[in-house]
Amino acid sequence: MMNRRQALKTGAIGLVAMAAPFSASTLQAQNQPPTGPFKLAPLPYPLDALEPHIDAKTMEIHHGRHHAAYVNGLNQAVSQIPGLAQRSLEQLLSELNQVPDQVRTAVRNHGGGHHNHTLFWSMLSRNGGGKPKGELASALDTHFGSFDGFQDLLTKAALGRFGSGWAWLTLDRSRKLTVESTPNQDSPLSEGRTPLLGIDVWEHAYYLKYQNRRADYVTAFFKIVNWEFVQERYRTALA
Ligand code: MN3
Repeated sequence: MMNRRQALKTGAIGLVAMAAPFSASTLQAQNQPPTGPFKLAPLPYPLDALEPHIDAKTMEIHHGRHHAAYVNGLNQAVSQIPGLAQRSLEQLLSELNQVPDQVRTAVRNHGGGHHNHTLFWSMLSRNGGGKPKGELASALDTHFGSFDGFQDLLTKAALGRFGSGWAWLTLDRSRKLTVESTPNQDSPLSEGRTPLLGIDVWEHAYYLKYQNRRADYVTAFFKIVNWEFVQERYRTALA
């Protein structure tokens, strides 16, 4: 069982399932707003806030349909097992082997999708870009030689992920930073690592504006990274 302290360390931004009763047993249409227990939070900025790097139409579809569908899928999965909805999302993903077989894949895919996307929106900002400061900047230098060395590794991970998935900066339990990628919606939490920064390289994240030019999207991503949020996640994960 994950205790509260661990939950806080790995927790993103209050992604805790509420214990409220629910009756939804059928998967809602993908464009219906999720009804719970897991909820789709509004974007933390207007749809066009990340223009020109990520266009408003992509944000609208990505958040309002793709992310919403993951929340609906997760709610549908947890509704099948008594007690599951009372676990936090971080606990579900960190202890996938504690999730019953019949819904484990759905929790991995839809729960991962919900967690990854909730982080992703906060990892971006119209005032983002540049380089991190403070402890995180020092740690990136220590682990990767320089910020440019880190950026190069994350770019390679993003471009090297065949098909759909994510590239990440993660922190492991020994406080080591790693650049890695995961397939599909797999969360680094399921491997015991805390995601600090992630880039969604599913085509739905960039295809409208960039078509097959994933490299251009990755270049644009670095211009809108919300380093203050990433620095705060790093501080919290170390604490
Ligand atoms: Mn996505």
